[in-house]
Amino acid sequence: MIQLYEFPLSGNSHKVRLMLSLLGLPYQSVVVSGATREHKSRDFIAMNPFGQVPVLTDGDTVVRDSQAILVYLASRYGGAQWWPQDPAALAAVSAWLSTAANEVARGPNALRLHHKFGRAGIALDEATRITEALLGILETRLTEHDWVALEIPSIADVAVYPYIALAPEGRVDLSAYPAVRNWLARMQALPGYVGMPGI
Ligand SMILES: N[C@@H](CCC(=O)N[C@@H](CS)C(=O)NCC(=O)O)C(=O)O
Repeated sequence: MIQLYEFPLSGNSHKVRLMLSLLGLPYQSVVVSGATREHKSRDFIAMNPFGQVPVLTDGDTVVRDSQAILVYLASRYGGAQWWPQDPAALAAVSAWLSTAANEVARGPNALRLHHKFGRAGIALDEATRITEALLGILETRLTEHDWVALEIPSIADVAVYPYIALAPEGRVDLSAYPAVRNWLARMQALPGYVGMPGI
């Protein structure tokens, strides 16, 4: 059975929970203890040398990193909708996976880490600047299209969704971004959608 090693309040973990649910895949949740730093234990480091959740196991296959896990699940179980084979579509989806790992992580995710969890060392000016630029780009895209990468929902939407939906926990006001808020509602209406605390 698929196992997901996760933190309950992790948006990166939630990308995977959401994808598993959208695909209707049963799985076993393995909650990793942040308090005891279980993610830095020898056993966990053997699965992910970066010592981070999420990690997914599927039989003998071990996949670390939320974007990589989405690619694995979509290509193994999801079919062409979630992970297209057309080169231009694949490139468009991949571009947004990169955005999820870069601007989304350094923008709204960083602001949430600071304001919700008290994480030290976050450069608030930079995280705010990245967040505003990202939301502006998303607002333009979603004014003209229903989904972030393609004309149908894809793993690009799943990768970007959690930290945008959780952005108010980082004191980001989404009221100036109506197209983004409409897209959040479209995501929440997908069959199999699941939320998490804070959304
Ligand atoms: N690029 C990774 C980032 C994963 C990540 O930052 N995970 C956080 C939780 S959301 C974590 O495990 N933090 C603990 C640590 O870095 O020590 C992904 O997308 O999965």
